[in-house]
Amino acid sequence: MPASEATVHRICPFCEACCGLELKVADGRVTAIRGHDADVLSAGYMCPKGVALRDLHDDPDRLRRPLIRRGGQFVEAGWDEAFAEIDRRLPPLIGAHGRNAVATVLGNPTAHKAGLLLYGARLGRALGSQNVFSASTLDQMPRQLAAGLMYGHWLSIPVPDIDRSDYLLVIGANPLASNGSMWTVPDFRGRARALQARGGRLVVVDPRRTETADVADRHLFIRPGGDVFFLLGLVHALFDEDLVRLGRAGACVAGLDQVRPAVAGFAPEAVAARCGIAAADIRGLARELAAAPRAAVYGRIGTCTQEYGTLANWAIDLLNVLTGRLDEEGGIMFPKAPAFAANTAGAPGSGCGVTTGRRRSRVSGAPEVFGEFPLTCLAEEIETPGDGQVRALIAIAANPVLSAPNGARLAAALDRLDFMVSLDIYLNETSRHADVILPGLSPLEDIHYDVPFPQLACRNYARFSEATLPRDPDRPAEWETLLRLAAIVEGRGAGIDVHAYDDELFNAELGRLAGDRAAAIADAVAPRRGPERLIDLALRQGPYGLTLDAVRKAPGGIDLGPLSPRLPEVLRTPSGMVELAPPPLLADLARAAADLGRPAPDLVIIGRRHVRSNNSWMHNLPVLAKGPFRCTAMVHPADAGRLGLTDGGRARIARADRAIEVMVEVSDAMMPGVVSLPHGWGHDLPGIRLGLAAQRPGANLNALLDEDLRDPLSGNAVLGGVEVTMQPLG
Ligand SMILES: Nc1nc2c(c(=O)[nH]1)N[C@H]1C(S)=C(S)[C@@H](COP(=O)(O)OP(=O)(O)OC[C@H]3O[C@@H](n4cnc5c(=O)[nH]c(N)nc54)[C@H](O)[C@@H]3O)O[C@H]1N2
Ligand SMILES: Nc1nc2c(c(=O)[nH]1)N[C@H]1C(S)=C(S)[C@@H](COP(=O)(O)OP(=O)(O)OC[C@H]3O[C@@H](n4cnc5c(=O)[nH]c(N)nc54)[C@H](O)[C@@H]3O)O[C@H]1N2
Ligand code: SF4
Ligand SMILES: [Mo]
Repeated sequence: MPASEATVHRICPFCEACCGLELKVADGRVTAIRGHDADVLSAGYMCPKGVALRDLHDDPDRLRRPLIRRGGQFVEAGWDEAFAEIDRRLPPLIGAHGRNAVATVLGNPTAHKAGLLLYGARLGRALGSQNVFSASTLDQMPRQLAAGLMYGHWLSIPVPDIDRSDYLLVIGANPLASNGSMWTVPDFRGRARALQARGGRLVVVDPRRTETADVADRHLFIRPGGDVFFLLGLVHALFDEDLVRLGRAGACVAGLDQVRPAVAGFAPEAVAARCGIAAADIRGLARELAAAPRAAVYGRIGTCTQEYGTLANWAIDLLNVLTGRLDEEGGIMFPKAPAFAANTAGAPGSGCGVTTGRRRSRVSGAPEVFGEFPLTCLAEEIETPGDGQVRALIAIAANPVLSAPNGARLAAALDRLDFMVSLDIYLNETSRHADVILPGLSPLEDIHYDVPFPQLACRNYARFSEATLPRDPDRPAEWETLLRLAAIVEGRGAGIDVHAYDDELFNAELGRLAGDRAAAIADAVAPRRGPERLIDLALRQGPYGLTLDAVRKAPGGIDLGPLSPRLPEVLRTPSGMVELAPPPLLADLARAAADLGRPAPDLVIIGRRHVRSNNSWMHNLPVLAKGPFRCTAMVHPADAGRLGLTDGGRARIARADRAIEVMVEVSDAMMPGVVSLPHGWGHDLPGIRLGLAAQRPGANLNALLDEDLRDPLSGNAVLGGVEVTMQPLG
C-alpha cells in the first residue's frame, strides 16, 4: 500500500440503489472501488457501474471546460466568456418574448445530484417559465400521480418492506438489472433471497423472462400494455371471492364502496385475453396474495410507460390496500426521510392534496402535472409559431434526443431554437444542438446527498459524502453554474457574486421556513454554503432533528431503522383519508373498458435495461462498454422462425414510415409476439464526442415511437407495447 493511500467512502450517484462505496485514493487518484461493508443501507453491495466512477473521472471525452458554438463549430471557452455569451443572448430574448419563451428540460441525473436538484429548482423559480419538461414524463409520473391522488403528495409513495415480507409480486420491473426504482433497495437479489429463505415467494409478471424472473418462484408473461386489465382483474377477484380485508389501515380509507362497482367490468374472465394471462391464473394469484401472511405488490416502469399508466399504478396500490398491506410490516410502507420530505412537513394528517391541469400546454392542450408539461410536447412547442412559442432551451443533464420518442423531430426542432444551453458533461446527441455547453464536475469532485431517495428507501437512513478528489478551483460546481444562470435570467447579470446571491436566497428561504428559530439556525449553518447549507438546514428541520455534522461523522451513515407505520400522519389529502376512488381515475376507467377487446398485434416492441448500462450516457466508459454487444433485439424463436430472423443476424424494425436496423438475439425468454430492445442507444449521430460509444452505437428504439402517444392523465409517454414489423436484412 503506498504511504499516501487513504480509504474514503462515498455514495454512488448513478442509480436509485444509492450504494455506499469504499474507495482507495493515492496520489490524487482513485486506485480501487468496492462496496462499503459498514454502509447502513447497502452493506457492501454494489454493481459494476459503481466501479465506472473512475472511468467517468478519467474519460478524455468528458467535458471539463465550456464549449461555445462559433461559426457552426464548438470551441473551448473560459467560464466568464461562456456566461457572458449567455448573458448577451438570453435576457433580450426574454425581454422580447416573455419568460415562457425559455423552456427547461431536466434529465435523470438531476435526481441524483444534490446541486442540480436543489439549484435547478432555484433556476426554475428565477426563470418563472411555464414550459418545464423533464424525464419524469418518460418515466414515473403515473406512479406519482396515482400516489398523489391517493395519499395527498407527489412523493408520498409507499414501497415494499421487503426485509419483512413473505410474498412479493413484481410487475413491469427488473430490479436485478435496474437495481430498483421508485424504491431504493440496494442488493435486491440478496433481499429477495432472504425472503425466499423465510419461505416467502417472489412472483414476476413481465413480457420477458427477466433476470429477476429467473430468480423468482414464478414468472408469468403479460401482454405489453395489458397491466391495467390484469391488475383490475385481480382487484375484481378480491371482491368477487370475498378476500377484501383492509386491516388497520381501514380506519383511514375512503371510497371503498365506489371501487367495487367501478371494477365490475373487469372480471378475470373478461380481461384474460387482453392481458394474456388466464382467468384461472389471475384468480389463483388473487388468492395467493390474499393468503400470504405479509405481502406487497410492486410495479415500475413497465406499468408506467403505457396508455393506462396512472390507472395501472392506482390498481397496484388498490391491491395492497384491499389485502390489508398498506402501512403494515412486510407490506408497503411509507419511508420517513430525514430531510426534504413534504410528508414530514406542515400539519400532519391532511393537506391540500394534488391537482393537475392548472394550465394547459399551448399546442396540444396537455394538462400540467406536478408543475410540468409532457416532454413529448416539447418539439411542437418549439415548432409552432405564436404567442408563447418556445425559442430558447436550458437542458440540464438531459439527453431527450435519444431518451424521448421521435428524437429526429426533436433534434430538428432544437436546431430551430434561437438559443440553447446544455448543462452536460458530454458533447452528445442533445448537447450538440446547444450554443453553449456548461460541464459539471466529476462526481468524485463533488459532495453527495440523496435528496429524493430516502423518501423511497426500504430502510430509513441518513448519509452524506464529501468530495473525494479536489477540484480545479477555476471550475464551478453545478450549483454555482445554476445560480449564475438564475442571475442572468433575472437580469442581474453574469458578473453577480454567486456566494452573496446564495446568501440572499438562503436568508429569504430561512425567514419563510424557520420562523422564530431562523436566527439560531442561521448561526448554526453559517459556515456552510450552497447545497451543504441547504442539506444542513433540511436535516435540522427534519423529523429526526439531525445535523449535517452528525451525519458526516458517521462513516457508513446513520441507520434510522426499519420502516414504521405512518398512517394517518403521512397523509396530505384534503379529507385526511387514503382516497381509494379518486374521481379522475374512476372517470378514466371508461377508456380502459372500451379497450378490452383490442386484439394482440403480431409483434410489439418493449424496452430493456442491462446492469452495465445506464439510460443513454454510460456507453463511453471502458469498464462498462467491454463485453458482448448489448443493444440486441430479443425475439422468441417462434417469431424468429415466422419472420426469417436468425440469431446474430441483422434486421429492420419499422413502424409507420420510420425504421431502425438492429442485431437479432433469438431467445425463449421472450413472450411470443414481443421484441425487446434497450433504449438509450443510437450513438451514430453526427457531431457527438463519444469516441468509445460511437464504435458500437446501437440503434435508437425511441426513433420508432410517437410523441402523441401518452397516458392522458399523467402526460407520460407510451414507450412500449406499440406495434412494429420486423424483417431480416441480408
Ligand atoms: N424507449 C424508452 N425510452 C426511455 C426509457 C425506457 O425505458 N424506454 N426510460 C426513460 C427513463 S426512465 C428516463 S429516466 C429517461 C432518461 O433520459 P434522460 O433524462 O435524457 O437521461 P439520460 O439518458 O440518463 O442522460 C443524462 C444526460 O445527463 C448527462 N450527465 C450525466 N451526468 C451528469 C452530471 O453529473 N451533470 C450534468 N450536467 N450532466 C450529466 C449525460 O451526459 C446525458 O446527456 O429515459 C427515458 N427513455
Ligand atoms: N442498469 C441500469 N439501471 C437502471 C437504469 C438503466 O438504464 N440501467 N435506469 C434507471 C432508471 S432511469 C429507471 S426509471 C429504472 C427503471 O427500473 P425498472 O422499472 O426495474 O426498469 P427495467 O429494467 O426497464 O424493467 C422494466 C421491465 O418492464 C418490462 N415491461 C415492458 N413493457 C411492459 C408492460 O407493458 N407490462 C409489464 N408488466 N412489463 C413490461 C420489461 O420487460 C422490463 O423487464 O432503472 C434505473 N436503473
Ligand atoms: S447499483 Fe450500481 S449504479 Fe446503482 S448505486 Fe449501486 S453501484 Fe451505483
Ligand atoms: Mo428513469
